[in-house]
Amino acid sequence: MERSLVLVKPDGVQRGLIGEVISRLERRGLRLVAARFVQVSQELAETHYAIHKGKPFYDGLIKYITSAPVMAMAWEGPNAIAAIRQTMGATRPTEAAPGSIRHDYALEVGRNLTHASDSGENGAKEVALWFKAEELVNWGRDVDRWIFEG
Ligand code: D4T
Repeated sequence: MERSLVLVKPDGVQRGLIGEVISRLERRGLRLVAARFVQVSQELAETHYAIHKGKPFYDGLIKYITSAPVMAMAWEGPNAIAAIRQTMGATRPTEAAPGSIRHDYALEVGRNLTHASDSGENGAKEVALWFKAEELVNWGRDVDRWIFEG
């Protein structure tokens, strides 16, 4: 079972796409673990995007993610990382597969609507950065056995 942080970034929130993102992840069969609507602080933004510090797009990225509230969530499931990244589509919306969120709703990399963790290890780290342990809900759905093989 893998976990991923999912953010509906400020543009997604402003454009009324929180429900669309949640709906697509639910439809895929993924299980929600935690959710928090939050105005991102400068400090959290800098920690989350530390890997991009020094890159030409870094300042714009920090400004973008702190510009308005985001919907932060943790989702889990078998192959959750690959499944969620596929549902989001490639980072650059013009390279995102048809039918993915970024393909269907976005045009520019700096307004690409969502964030998803890129590995199981980073998923665990990012979920721990954005949520306290007590905010993560361990639960099961009756339908899980029809979606999860194991
Ligand atoms: P996030 O982290 O937002 O889910 O994006 P990805 O995981 O798909 O892509 P990333 O880490 O390579 O980029 C993080 C973030 O930076 C923005 N960005 C990226 C940008 O504005 N210009 C660029 O050239 C790149 C590569 C978009 C996503």
